[in-house]
Amino acid sequence: MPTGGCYNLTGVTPRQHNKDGSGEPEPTAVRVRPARAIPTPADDAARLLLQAPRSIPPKYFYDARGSALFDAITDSPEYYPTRAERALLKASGPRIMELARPDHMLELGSGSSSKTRELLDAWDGPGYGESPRTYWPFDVSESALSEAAAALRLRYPGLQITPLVGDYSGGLTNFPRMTGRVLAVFLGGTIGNFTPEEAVAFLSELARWMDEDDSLLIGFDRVKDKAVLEAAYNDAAGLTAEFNLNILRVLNRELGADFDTARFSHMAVYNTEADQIEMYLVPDSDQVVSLQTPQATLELVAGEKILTEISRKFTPESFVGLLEASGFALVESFEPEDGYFSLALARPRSMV
Ligand code: AVJ
Repeated sequence: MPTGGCYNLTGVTPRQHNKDGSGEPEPTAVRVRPARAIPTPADDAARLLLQAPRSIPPKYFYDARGSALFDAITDSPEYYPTRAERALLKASGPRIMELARPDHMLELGSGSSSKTRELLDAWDGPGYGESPRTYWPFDVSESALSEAAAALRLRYPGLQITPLVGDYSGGLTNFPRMTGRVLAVFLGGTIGNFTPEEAVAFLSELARWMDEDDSLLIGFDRVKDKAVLEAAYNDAAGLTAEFNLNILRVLNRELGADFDTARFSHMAVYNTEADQIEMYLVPDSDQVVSLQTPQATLELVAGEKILTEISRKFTPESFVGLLEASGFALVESFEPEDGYFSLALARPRSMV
């Protein structure tokens, strides 16, 4: 266990669990203090929404309703990434654990931690780490964290679980530095939401935080047939459309805005030049939206596209390029026969 002095946290100091069940309370979520200022919704609106080309950062998708809609998307027949990644984690879990031999698992953006169970099952096997194993789920949503932790504690009674609450856009340098080998996990293909520059900045910061014996397990979606990609972001049940429109409800709350979701359409197209899905909200008619913070009026023209998300797709080669540009070396990659999705296990490149 790291000592209290290793933590660079505000909020509750995690207590040591006792594995003998003698009744010491489980640690509650620990808040990770951002290392740099996180733009407020008003900052983001002023910089990205009130000026063309307009966009809304995808992090605003994930309020309680948006997170529930995302979970529903992952069960839709068209949205293959979650099923593909879960199957890969199940099939490759033992090999990943053999290569990484972690004492700690830190999951960035852990959400419901549902796919992670495949890894925790493999970690449960004997012989990997020597010290007590700790799972550190990190997420912006405190409610998602506490629900996930409660369920995992029932299923893995021998595992220490210390939820971390925070926003990774505030940087990774204030994470507690654990004693022992760390497996950092970043699943879902979420790296695809970052622009190339943002992805390199984020992964470089992670590589600098990691020790040379640590590993990174990262999921990425693959370049494939345009029709398959576009169907995954235009499911027939309309869940992705509802998920996209929900971001306007979040803005109504966060900015005191009066977006009428009925006057916007969902659009998701694959850009073959940039190898990315682009998701937009398109106003059906000219309209004026008013915002309270910042106090402003937003004049939208019918058909004007507001970008809400990019979801980049990679080839094995382009992904290795991203890893190497960020200070990582690929150890091994895992993919299904159809090549729809991949997991990469990487190590920080030593700086000698
Ligand atoms: C959670 C970011 C991986 O990009 O595919 C799903 C989000 N957006 N459907 C993705 C999403 C629309 C998803 N990630």
